[in-house]
Amino acid sequence: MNIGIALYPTVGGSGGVAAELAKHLARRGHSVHVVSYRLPFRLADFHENIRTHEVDLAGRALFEHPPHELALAAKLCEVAREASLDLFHVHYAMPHAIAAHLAREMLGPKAPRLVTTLHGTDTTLVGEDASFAEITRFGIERSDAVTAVSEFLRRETLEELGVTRPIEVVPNFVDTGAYCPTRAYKDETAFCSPGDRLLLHASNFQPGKRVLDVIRIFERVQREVPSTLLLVGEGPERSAARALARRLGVADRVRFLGQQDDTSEIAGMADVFLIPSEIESFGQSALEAMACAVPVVGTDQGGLPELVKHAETGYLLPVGDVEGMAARVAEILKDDERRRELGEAGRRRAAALFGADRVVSRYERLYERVLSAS
Ligand code: GMT
Repeated sequence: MNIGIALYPTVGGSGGVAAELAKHLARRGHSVHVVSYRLPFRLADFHENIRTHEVDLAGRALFEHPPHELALAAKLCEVAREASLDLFHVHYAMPHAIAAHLAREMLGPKAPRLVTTLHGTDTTLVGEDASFAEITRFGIERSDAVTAVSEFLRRETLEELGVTRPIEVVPNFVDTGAYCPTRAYKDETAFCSPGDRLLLHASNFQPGKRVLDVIRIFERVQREVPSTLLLVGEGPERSAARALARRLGVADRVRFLGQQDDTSEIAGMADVFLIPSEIESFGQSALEAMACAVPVVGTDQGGLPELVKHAETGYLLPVGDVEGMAARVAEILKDDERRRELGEAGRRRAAALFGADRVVSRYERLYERVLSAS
């Protein structure tokens, strides 16, 4: 098939998932064209069967705000014609589904079919703003097929946005060959004193990720178990997290590793992964930790309970329950056997339900269905 994928190039869940999907589809022999306003992370190297196309943000001299969505629609249109695309698979309803819809109108009857995948921030956050809700709903309704990365997000989209068309749940996936315990970075002493336990958090440091809770949890844990906290990512709460670590006297045990494209080696080293988010429609970083046999401690909100099984692959507690999460982390770190048990159960679950082969095949079948319905 000739598939056009539109994604957000920034480091983060949906961009990473869409880039990995592009690679897996290309390995299966599909011709994949990735359209984005910048070369996406995780696609910087050469990949056979993948071509990247940058949206031309022309008109800078003319407009105060160059119209990205129109430029995206124009690029999708151009790529669809040149590459004879069979379908667009866009990640995010806003603005990708709307731009793809416009491109299809421009292309006429031979236009590619449209599959839209919802990742969460597009409907849960964007949809909260009433002025965006209608146009988001429009993008969803005009797609030939719509998927959501969790049952939580599917329900939320139907209820909050008043969408009436069916939405299929296709969860995110992980490459369990790349994310696996044996690929862990070998020299832990590069990060911590010998014998320390390693706690890991990776996110975009948006307020909803509650990075300050991560610091507070760690401060309590390290009183009981010698440990180091690794923080991967960049974002608005980074300085506040640094300041809090200093105030709580744990700054020398907190390592800010900055943005990392590939977290597989770091995830493999961790003893516990922390995800105390307000809400996650899925929680891709938790899945990657599970694939590395790392127990996850997080919140019982959004899509996380569909991923992390409480008391089987980690622990889920109410948002803001710093004491509770710290107690669970300390418990795991003090009991090697329990830590291994939770970690191995997590890896088994990741491989059984969220393995790349299984999920990519589901997308392929969905594409075939959509194309055969034309
Ligand atoms: O919140 C983030 O980490 C970024 C955001 C995005 O738009 O990329 O992530 C969303 O999509 C990811 C991939 O499907 C999910 O794993 C995240 O849970 C989701 N974020 C939220 O729902 C807040």
